[in-house]
Amino acid sequence: RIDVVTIGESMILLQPMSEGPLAYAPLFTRSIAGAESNVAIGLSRLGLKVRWISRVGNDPFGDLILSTLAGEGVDIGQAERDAAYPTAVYFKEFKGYGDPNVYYYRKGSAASTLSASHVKSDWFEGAGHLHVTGITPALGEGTADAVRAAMTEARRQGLTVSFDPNLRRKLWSEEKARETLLSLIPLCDIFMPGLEEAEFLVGEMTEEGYGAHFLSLGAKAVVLKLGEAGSIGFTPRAAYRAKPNPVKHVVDTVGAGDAFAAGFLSSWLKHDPKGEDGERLQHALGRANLMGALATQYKGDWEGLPKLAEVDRLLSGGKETTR
Ligand code: KDG
Repeated sequence: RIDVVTIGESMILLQPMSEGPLAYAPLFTRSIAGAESNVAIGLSRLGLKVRWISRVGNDPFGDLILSTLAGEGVDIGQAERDAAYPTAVYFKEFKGYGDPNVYYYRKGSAASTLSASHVKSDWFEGAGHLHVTGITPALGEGTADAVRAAMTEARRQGLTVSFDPNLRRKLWSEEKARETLLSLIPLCDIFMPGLEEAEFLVGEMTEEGYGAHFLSLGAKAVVLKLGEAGSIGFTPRAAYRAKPNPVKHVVDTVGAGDAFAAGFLSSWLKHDPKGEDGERLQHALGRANLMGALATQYKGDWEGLPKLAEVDRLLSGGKETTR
C-alpha cells in the first residue's frame, strides 16, 4: 500500500561551494532537488511508503534523479522518461545572509510537458493521500491542468489531498499565481501556506482570520507556517499553536517548508481521524516544526533530513550515542 503519492518536477541542483556572486563561483556540488521529491524523501525516511510521479529527460540527469529517489526507497514506477525534452537544472547562490537566490533553467523541460492527459487513475490505486504544491501549476497551463486533474481524480478515488502553495514568484506573474493557487484550495483537505503566502493570497488578516478563511474555502485543516515563530494549525473543531524549535545557525532555508510538510503529514496521516483534532494537530505540528528546523541546518534540500528514530529521540529528549 502506498501512503502518499506526490507529483512534481525534480531538477539537478548545482550549489556553489563558496558564498558570493554565482558568476564567480568556480566549484559546485551536484545533487537533485524539487519540492515534491524533497517531501517524498522526508516521508520515506520517516517510514511511509511514497510514490513520486514526474517526467524526466532520457538523459544522465534523468538517470540521477530516478536512482537517487529509488535509493531513498521512493516508488518511481509511474515516473516517465521523455526523449524529446531535457531534465531541468537549477542553481543556488549563497549570499551569506537571508534566503539563497535561486536560478532556474527549466523552461522546456521534460517535467513541464506534463498535462492532464498524462494523469492516470492507477497513479492513485491503493494509495491513501496525494501531496501537491503550487510549483507544478506555475510551470504552464498544461501542468496547472494536470494538477487540477490529479487532485480531482485522487479525491474521486477516496484519497485525501494536501496542498502547499509554495509560491515561486520567478515562475509566474502575481495575478496568475493568486488566481490559480486560490482556485486549487477547494480541491484539498490540508492547506499549508506560509504566513507571507497567506497574505499574498487573501491580504492581511490575523492568524486566526487566515485559518477561518481557508477553512471556509473548503480545506478541512489549515496549517500556517510562521517560520521562526513556529506554526499554528486549524480545523473546524480545534486550533493549536506549536512552539518553534530553536535553531543556532541557519545554513540553508531552501527545503525547510518541504521538511515541515513531510513531518506534518507523517504524523497527521497515521493518527486516527476520529480522534481529537487538537491532539492530532499538536503531534503533527511538533514533528513538522522539528523537521523544518533541522532542514535549515544543512546545505542542500533534503540530504540532512532525519530518520524516524532520530526524530523520536529528539522529540522525547533522549540521549544520543555518537561513538
Ligand atoms: O522547496 C524547495 C524547492 O523550491 C526547490 O527544491 C526547487 O522545486 C524547486 C522549485 O521549483 O523551486
